[in-house]
Amino acid sequence: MKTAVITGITGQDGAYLAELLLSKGYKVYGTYRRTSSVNFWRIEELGIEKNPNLHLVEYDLTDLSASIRLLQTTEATEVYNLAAQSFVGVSFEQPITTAEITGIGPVNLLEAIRIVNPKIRFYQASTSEMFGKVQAIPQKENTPFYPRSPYGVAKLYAHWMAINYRESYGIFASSGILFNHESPLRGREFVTRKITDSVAKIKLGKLDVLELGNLDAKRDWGFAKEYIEGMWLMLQVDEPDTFVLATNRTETVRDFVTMAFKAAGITVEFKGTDVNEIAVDTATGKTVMKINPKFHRPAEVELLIGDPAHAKAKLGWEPKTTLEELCKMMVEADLRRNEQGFSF
Ligand code: NDP
Ligand code: GDR
Repeated sequence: MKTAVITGITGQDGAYLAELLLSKGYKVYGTYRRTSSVNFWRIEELGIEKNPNLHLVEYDLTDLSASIRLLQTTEATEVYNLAAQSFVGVSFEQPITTAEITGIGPVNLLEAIRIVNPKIRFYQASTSEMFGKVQAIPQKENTPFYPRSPYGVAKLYAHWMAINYRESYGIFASSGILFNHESPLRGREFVTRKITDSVAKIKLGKLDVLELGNLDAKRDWGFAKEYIEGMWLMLQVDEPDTFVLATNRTETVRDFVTMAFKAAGITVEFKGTDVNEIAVDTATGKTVMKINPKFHRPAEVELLIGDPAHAKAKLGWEPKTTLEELCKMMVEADLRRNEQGFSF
């Protein structure tokens, strides 16, 4: 039986990855942080919280001794590091916490691997945010980086440290440069889920207006469940490497707003410009979206579109779900939850 550690099992990707590894017969140690209120809604929604092969371990990525003990006690052969302060917006307000968790945190695990068992295979959750102010279109593994947020800078440090441990110590450390991936399990602070949850509330008469920041930002959005499969594949091949996972399609936040309202049976029309831009329900004439400048970021990543050709060639990985299908899946899940009074 293979044994894996997943850091960040309470997050979107951690929950899906746990589900995948359990289905493949792994023993899974999923780490969570001590918090004053328990936060297992995702693994509960997937119905895996009582699986006998799933073990929940209290752990904080910023603690080296805890990282060493985690690898000693679990005897894992694969470690998927998904834990991070992952919200770009917050990283501008908490740059040092973000550096400590998202930047230095992974080095605690890499050091623990060196100390406990250098044969452990390690996955680092790198990100398209490292491309930032993009230097080429589409972005691929060899596109130069230019991060535009404390989060992006911290992730870039961790990315290079994974490569450095690969080259210096022969550790099997692979990095997935994953573009935005979404699902019904996405946190509500991220723009897609914020939109689908608000659209559901507007449809059900529980909210009047959705407030957003920059509608012009373009993102390459894929379905999280498919990206998790790519993470696993990266640790099954012969050599550690860096892989872009993306759909090679980009749309604006405004496009996603239109798509989400459409999935709920509402047609919207945009009016005005800049901070005065609004979206109006064409059937009722009501304003259903407006701009709130507090959601603008000090520096923005304007355009992301990734080329997953390397992952296709080496891993046989490719995305399948279209953005329309993904958006509809998220709106339907949020309609169902809001009807049932679900609050996450
Ligand atoms: P989430 O924000 O949903 O989950 C992050 C996880 O990290 C949570 O379980 C969180 O725990 C945990 N965590 C935060 N701080 C610590 C800490 N100090 N010690 C231990 N655990 C901690 O992120 P996603 O699931 O969306 O993303 C997974 C990873 O992939 C992240 O590293 C993210 O930066 C990266 N990534 C994500 C992309 C995406 O589009 N989703 C794209 C590219 C990269 P808690 O619940 O307690 O907060
Ligand atoms: P991102 O995702 O920053 O790309 O990071 P997010 O969904 O937060 O933002 C996407 C784009 O939407 C714009 N935007 C808003 N964003 C939020 N959150 N809330 C708003 O109201 C809003 N209005 C407009 C943003 O400015 C941005 O341009 C995600 C995270 O999962 C990272 O951890 C991951 O590394 C990257 O994706 C790839």
